[in-house]
Amino acid sequence: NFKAADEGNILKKFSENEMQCFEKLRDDALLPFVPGYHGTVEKDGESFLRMTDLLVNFDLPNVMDCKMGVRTYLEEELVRARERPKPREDLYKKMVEVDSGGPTPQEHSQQGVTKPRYMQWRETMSSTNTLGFRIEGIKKCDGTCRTNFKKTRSKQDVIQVFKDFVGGNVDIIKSYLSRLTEIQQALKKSEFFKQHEVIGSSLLFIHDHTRKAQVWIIDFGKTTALPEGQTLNHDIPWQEGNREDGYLWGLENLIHTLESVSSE
Ligand code: 4IP
Ligand code: ADP
Ligand code: MN
Repeated sequence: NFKAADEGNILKKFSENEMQCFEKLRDDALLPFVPGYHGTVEKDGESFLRMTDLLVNFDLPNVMDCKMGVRTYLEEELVRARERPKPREDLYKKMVEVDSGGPTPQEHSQQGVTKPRYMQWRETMSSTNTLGFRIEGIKKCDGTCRTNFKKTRSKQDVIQVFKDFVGGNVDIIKSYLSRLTEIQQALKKSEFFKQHEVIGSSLLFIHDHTRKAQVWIIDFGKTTALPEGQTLNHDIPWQEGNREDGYLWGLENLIHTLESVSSE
């Protein structure tokens, strides 16, 4: 999905939707917290979005991707699956790998699950539904990579993962917390945020041994504009049709979780 670009930039596979988000973010309160966007690029017959590589100013960075919100799929995917269910074998296999008792008897016999069914299952196995965010993956400075967080659900589990991630360094947690508070303030001011359903977006945590620590808002691939005049709260429960994403509720829980790490 990504390609190296010129010095300090990376290329992400083009999506019309994500491009539109970056263009609307140009004059928004969230601009200081999203990667710099530098237009589109053609390479080997493919289109890409060119953006600032957030890792460039770090020395051997540690990186964590936290997916925000109580819902990770679009309402339209739910409607489509209801009208024309398309069981997928790849998603069935991913489900069985984590929990062989996950699929229903019918899903077992058809060796397939629909996309929203898979996504909802992922949400209940992880902390998405209960905390409004989940840990997706961690890359450590030694090159190791972990993505086996599908069953990391309780607040205690999440606390433990963060502790390992920062190597017990509470100063880094404190830097992360102050950045998260800035992001929370910016979100509350942002016109873009009011007018968009933010699905599948992540907060990217980055720190290194110099104790430099930053958090960035990334991935607008499934962030969708609401009809003109409509806005979201981002902190009330989702019910089909209200398009709420639980982003602010999740951020609040994430902040409280990190506060527990720093006080333990
Ligand atoms: C993946 O599940 C992620 O949810 C992807 O989201 C999603 O892509 C995939 O859907 C789904 O299979 P796992 O993380 O459990 O592997 P993201 O890209 O944000 O990580 P979408 O297209 O929904 O963003 P499919 O349909 O690509 O398989
Ligand atoms: P996808 O749509 O494939 O989920 P993301 O935008 O979420 O793509 O990016 C996937 C991963 O790539 C992130 O978890 C992060 O590690 C890395 N990444 C994304 N954007 C940047 C960036 N601007 N600079 C550095 N790394 C990035
Ligand atoms: Mn992503």
